[in-house]
Amino acid sequence: MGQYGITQGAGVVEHQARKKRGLAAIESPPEQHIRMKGIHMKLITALIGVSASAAIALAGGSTTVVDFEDGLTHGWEGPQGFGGATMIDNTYGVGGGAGFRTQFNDFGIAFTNSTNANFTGDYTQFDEVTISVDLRIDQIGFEGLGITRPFMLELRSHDLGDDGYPWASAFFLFDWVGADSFTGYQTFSATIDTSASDLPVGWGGYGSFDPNTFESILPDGVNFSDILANVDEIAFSTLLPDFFFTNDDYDMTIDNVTITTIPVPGALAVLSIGGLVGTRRRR
Ligand SMILES: [Ca+2]
Repeated sequence: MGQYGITQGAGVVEHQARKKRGLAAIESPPEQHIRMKGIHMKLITALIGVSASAAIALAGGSTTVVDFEDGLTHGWEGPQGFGGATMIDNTYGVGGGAGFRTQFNDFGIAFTNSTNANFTGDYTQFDEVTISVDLRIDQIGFEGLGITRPFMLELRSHDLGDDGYPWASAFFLFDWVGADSFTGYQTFSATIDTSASDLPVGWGGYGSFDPNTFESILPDGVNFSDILANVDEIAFSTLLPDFFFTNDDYDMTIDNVTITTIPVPGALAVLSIGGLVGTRRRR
């Protein structure tokens, strides 16, 4: 129940989302990214005690943060066109810094990234992947009317969807946001155990439909692991599959988009040996 008495999900009709989402089809070739060398270097750096980053040293992993303070989007895109625009706002980010802000009228909005290899590629090369984002909402719906919309993380693979689908994806609903979110930034985070072959609790699949219930599901023969191995686009989106939303004004800003990857245990062990050798050589 929102502060204006609007119930969660007002204006929502099921099973029409695919039509809308179909319009948003973006052709983008999948890319495989080999990042082990970079991780190797960072890990060894951490093990020999040179690293200044506590996060890297503790986790043995790699962290990428896009905070927009350099005026660059680092591959992040938002809605552009007739309904409005998305741009870096130099004072709307966390702490009055820069943030990536969209002001747009549509059935929903999505921030996407298909070109930054730190966010896309083969997630299964890691043991664990954590993705987080700070979100500020200034408006959803008419001014002053606090309606809620879903805010989800979506991992897309454009080659794996059935015919008629722009992509196959695994999506995680962070929360329904909007009704009482006008007080500043909230942080949303999801940690992915990349050893899971089936969709974990809290995750949904998209790219085909159940012939009985017509609900979105992963395509036949595609499991969670297949999506993780072929992430060619990552999105933070309000367009939750199987829901239809009214056309509304959105004013949303994201900041501190972060991905942390933890190497698989085997790789960690091997790299640890490398790190120890490196330590001896330094003495
Ligand atoms: Ca920032």
